[in-house]
Amino acid sequence: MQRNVSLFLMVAAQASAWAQQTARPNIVYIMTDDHTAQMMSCYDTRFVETPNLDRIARDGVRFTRSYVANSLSGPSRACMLTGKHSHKNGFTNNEHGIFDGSQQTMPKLLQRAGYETCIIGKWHLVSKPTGFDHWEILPAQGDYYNPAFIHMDGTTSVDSGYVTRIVTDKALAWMDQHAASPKPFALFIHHKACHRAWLPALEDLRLYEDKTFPLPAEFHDDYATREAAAKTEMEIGKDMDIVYDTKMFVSPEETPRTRLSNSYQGMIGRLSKAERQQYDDFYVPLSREFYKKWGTDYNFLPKQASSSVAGSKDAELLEWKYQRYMRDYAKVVHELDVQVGRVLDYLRDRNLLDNTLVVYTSDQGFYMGEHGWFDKRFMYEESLSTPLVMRLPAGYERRGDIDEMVQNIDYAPTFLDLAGAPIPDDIQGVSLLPLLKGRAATKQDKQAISNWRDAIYYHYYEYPAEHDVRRHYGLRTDRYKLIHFYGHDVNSWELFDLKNDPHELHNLYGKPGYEDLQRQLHRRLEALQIQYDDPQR
Ligand code: SGN
Ligand code: CA
Repeated sequence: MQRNVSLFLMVAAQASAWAQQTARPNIVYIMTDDHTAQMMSCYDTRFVETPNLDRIARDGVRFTRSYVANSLSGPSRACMLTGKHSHKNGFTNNEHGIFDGSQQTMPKLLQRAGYETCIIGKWHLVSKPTGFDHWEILPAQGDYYNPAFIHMDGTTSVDSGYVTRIVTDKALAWMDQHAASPKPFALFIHHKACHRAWLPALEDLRLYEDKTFPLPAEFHDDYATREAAAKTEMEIGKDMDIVYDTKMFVSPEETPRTRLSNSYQGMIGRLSKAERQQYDDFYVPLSREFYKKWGTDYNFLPKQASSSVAGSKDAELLEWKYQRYMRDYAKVVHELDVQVGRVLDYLRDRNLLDNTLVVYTSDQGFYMGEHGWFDKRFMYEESLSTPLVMRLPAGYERRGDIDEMVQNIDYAPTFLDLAGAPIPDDIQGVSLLPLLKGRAATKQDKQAISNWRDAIYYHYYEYPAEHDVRRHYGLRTDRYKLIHFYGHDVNSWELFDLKNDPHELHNLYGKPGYEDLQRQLHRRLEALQIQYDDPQR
């Protein structure tokens, strides 16, 4: 008995020492726009090198099954801020949403727990940010070159330079100002990069130009058995704009007008004369060469799926577009990597790393030619997934890969848990801290890990809209995925076995031999919809 008591006291003392040591770390949350795991070398070595992002994973943890709840900017941000699925936080789509900033959010709860909070960069929720002691946001999608920022007093100003660097400068400046405060801080660095139209920093224009990117395995997908996939408008071949997306532009007079050339001119129209010269020095020769080869009245590939052009002249053009897309995107990622490196160095040089949780993630994944696509929205793997790496504060000893399924609704409860703040019952995500503690994991943490969720729930709403992705909801388990596309002109189910069909090309729904599995997945999906209280069933 005596021995049990002293053992108990010893364990309790250790636990409280741990609690003190790990009390209220800072949070630096870096979220990019549309940065997909394929384009991060700690996830995928085929395409680019991202040494600074890899540093976070190498020194900390890498989540291998990290997903969003709704693969679109505003909705994803709202899920992150509230810890709730879209139907609960009310921001279901970019087109008609205005985020209700009066609702409970994680930054507000962090403030209440004694944190100072700040957000810099893309916001995209239409209403003004609430729950932040300081904010400077980009209007709507923001601009890459010489971007405007909206300030807390409602004024707007324009900063000179490239957006990824400026957002970082502002974030570092805020940390400098905060240094005098005794409070812990939560800093949200929300990059515009690497959103369409993937405009590189001028000094990065010539990077990756000698690289030929390998085509992804299912580049020439014919969308057989997947009705909604066949109906979308996000193919590199037929939907990627020659002027706007691949930047084949000489001058307004010399370049054929396309659907999006006006927006493109608006973007590069922000460059100063000298900057524009630098930009044109790179793109104009490429554009002239392009139009010489393909003709000046050529705007788009014919309206046909990329699978049907294999071996033809159209296939050559399709692959050329893919290379341009990959190169520009890779350049934009390069600058992100450099700027994240600056944040890490800043924290290291001020001895803040040990007392800070650094998170790097994106608002969703993206297609880099998989299924012949760019963009996101679908519940298929590339855009359902989002990169997630973390550098952990002292006391959190977990390292390497974490394979449990996590979702962006988990960030809010994780940060609250880290801050020692209570997690309100209506938050739908779960704290990831049990996964991060390593040796310090308690019995309760171990129990949480062994009872970890066996499925995640997803719901996408933005249709009719750009890219024509139909509304859908579904679940993903460790091995299977069940999706229901609904409304307007579709009502179709898809079932994939991710183990045997990782590229999701073979819809097994309704196929003989899968009846039991289908029934089970339907039951599980319905249970999730009840658990999360989604009225759309
Ligand atoms: C813009 C883009 C789309 C993109 C959406 C949503 N078109 O509308 O390609 O899907 O943003 O992206 S563009 O012509 O304006 O570039 S999100 O990440 O903000 O949700
Ligand atoms: Ca996005």
